[in-house]
Amino acid sequence: MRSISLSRFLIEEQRDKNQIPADLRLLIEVVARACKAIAIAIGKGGIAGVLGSAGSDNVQGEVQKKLDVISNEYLLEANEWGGHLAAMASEEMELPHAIPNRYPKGEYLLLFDPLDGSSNIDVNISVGTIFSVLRCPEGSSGDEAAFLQPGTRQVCAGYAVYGPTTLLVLALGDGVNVFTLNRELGSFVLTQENLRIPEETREFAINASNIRHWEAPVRRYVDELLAGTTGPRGEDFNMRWVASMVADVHRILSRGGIFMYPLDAKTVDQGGKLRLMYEANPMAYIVEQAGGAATTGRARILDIQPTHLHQRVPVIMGSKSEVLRVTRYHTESAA
Ligand code: AHM
Ligand code: MG
Repeated sequence: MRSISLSRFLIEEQRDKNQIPADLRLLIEVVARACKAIAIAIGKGGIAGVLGSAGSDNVQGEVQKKLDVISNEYLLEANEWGGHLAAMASEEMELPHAIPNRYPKGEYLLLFDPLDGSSNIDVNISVGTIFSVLRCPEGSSGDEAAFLQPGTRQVCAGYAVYGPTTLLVLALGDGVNVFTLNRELGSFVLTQENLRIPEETREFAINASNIRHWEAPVRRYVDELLAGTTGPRGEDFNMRWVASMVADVHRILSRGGIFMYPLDAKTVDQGGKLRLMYEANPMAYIVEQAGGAATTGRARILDIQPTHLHQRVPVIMGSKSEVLRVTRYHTESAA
């Protein structure tokens, strides 16, 4: 197979389809570079003293791990000076991060969850970085209001998975492509073109310890899967839960299935568990471009008009027919 680096891929896409302006290419390459630095830090683990708690809480009241803070810093520093951004927002920061005045400003907004699946860091299980790119509205300096755009307006979304290999999965409005980090060369290489989510699936991902908190439609759906060959689905299903959304959704993109962090009695007051702007929206954008679907059970995720930066939403995404089935169960139970 020809070896196509991320840079070459982006340049050739621009040449062929005219959809990746130079500033956006720079942005993606800079994010990819930060992901490489994060991968290296994660790979060193205990040797570099990067495991464990940072001794601080983030805006959501969650204990920050050292690698949450390090990854956030890497992404901020890498993206400040290039002139491609108007502002950045992160799971780890209450307010948007303005580009310092000493640097030129650009037309894009970057949002990220610097280290998704933080609870897995210290136990050597896959974690990731999720990012989303929006255009900064004209005349805006990149304050919180500038970021509050529905997911349909994303110009690009991606995630890195730091697993046995480091992958970068990218959606630019026209399908999904997967790049693998060549550690010797230090560059991402295209390893899967136009990823399509398999429609036939017998796998689901949900944190079953929340079963007593679930709403009726989710309970109905999962009960039917668990009934296996003796139930209405007439076949056995398998369950997996890594507890890193990137790893769970990547598996589902690769071999089909459904990922759910639905609304439940535990999270209803805050609207759900996962964050709309830098978790649900970018992952929904990628899943849809791979031919899947993503809803809250009640509405398409990408259509939600955000009301605040750290807004949480229920998430149901994966193979289209399964997502539509759970969504239908929600409609039927509301009727
Ligand atoms: P994080 O961004 O703070 O790591 O939290 C998000 C993670 C998701 O990656 C994952 O799907 C979910 O939280 C796991 O939650 P739980 O521990 O309740 O199963
Ligand atoms: Mg996260």
